[in-house]
Amino acid sequence: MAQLVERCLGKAEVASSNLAQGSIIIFIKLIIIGDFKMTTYIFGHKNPDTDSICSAIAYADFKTKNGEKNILAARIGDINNETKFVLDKFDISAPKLLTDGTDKKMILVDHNQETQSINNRDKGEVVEVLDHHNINFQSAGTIPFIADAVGATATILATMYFETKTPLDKKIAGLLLSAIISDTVIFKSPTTTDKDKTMAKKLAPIAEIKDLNAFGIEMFKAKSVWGDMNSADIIEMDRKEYDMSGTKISITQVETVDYTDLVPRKKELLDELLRLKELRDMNLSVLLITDIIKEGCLLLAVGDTGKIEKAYNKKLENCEMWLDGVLSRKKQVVPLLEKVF
Ligand SMILES: [Mn+2]
Repeated sequence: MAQLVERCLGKAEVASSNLAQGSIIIFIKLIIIGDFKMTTYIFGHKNPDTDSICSAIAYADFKTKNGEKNILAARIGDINNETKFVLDKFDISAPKLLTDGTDKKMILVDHNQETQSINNRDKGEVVEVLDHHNINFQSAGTIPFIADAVGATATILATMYFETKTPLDKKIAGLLLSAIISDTVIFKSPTTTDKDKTMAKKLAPIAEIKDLNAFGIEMFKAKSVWGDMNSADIIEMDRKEYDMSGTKISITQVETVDYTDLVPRKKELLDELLRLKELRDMNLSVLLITDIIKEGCLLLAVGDTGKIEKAYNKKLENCEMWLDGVLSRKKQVVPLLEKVF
């Protein structure tokens, strides 16, 4: 829409000497309202990660290249440092920020649960879902719901590009590849499938990335810049809320190339988890500091922590425990907690 408005404004400026100012404003308003009604927004989850942002951009590109009109990529939160690095690398601007689903036509990528989606989603219309998470979704009508148990939404999209022979340029290939590397933690996460690896291998030459591991480390280093972030920024970076049999749980995951960088800030991080727990009326508030090199995570938790001890059969010491080999919130944390709640 921004481009359309710019185009209209451009025309309006040229025409302004000939037309009355008021009629130009009405003309622009009509264009904006008309466009607003027709636009279908594609976006990923709250506190978007690289997969959410890149999949939204790529799916808008895919649909547009396949003849669909008025499709616009969007985001429902701030861009994190890793995603910024990726967008800069492939010279693509961040999608438009959307904060309210009221009266909007929406396509969800990389999520389907309401708690992780746009505010007032129920006041708009979800027309399609493309995701790789557990399904917790209801709709009144029949809609296309594309889901696969793969490591990234971008893997599903890459498969669609190749299967339909939709042209894939360096930029979009770069975004899809970055999203796969990010979500699979450079193929180390247990969520990684053969399909993710196959797609990454096919995308790499198009994206002109030779060393996937080196590129991945560069991405995660860009993400692990904590100096300019306060504890609230860190906790909000990749935080998801869950409802487990009526118990409200917040789980943040941050990925680092060295978890000990955050250990000196443990007290302020715990204070923030506690503040958040009270503010959002949670029963449990968790931070997973994932170390992608040591391949494990330091778990910090406040609230109903007995359930965590039960899930991992291990005691928390000073609100923390080290979990060897745990890299995936989706596969190694959420299902274990769901069992004990
Ligand atoms: Mn994802």
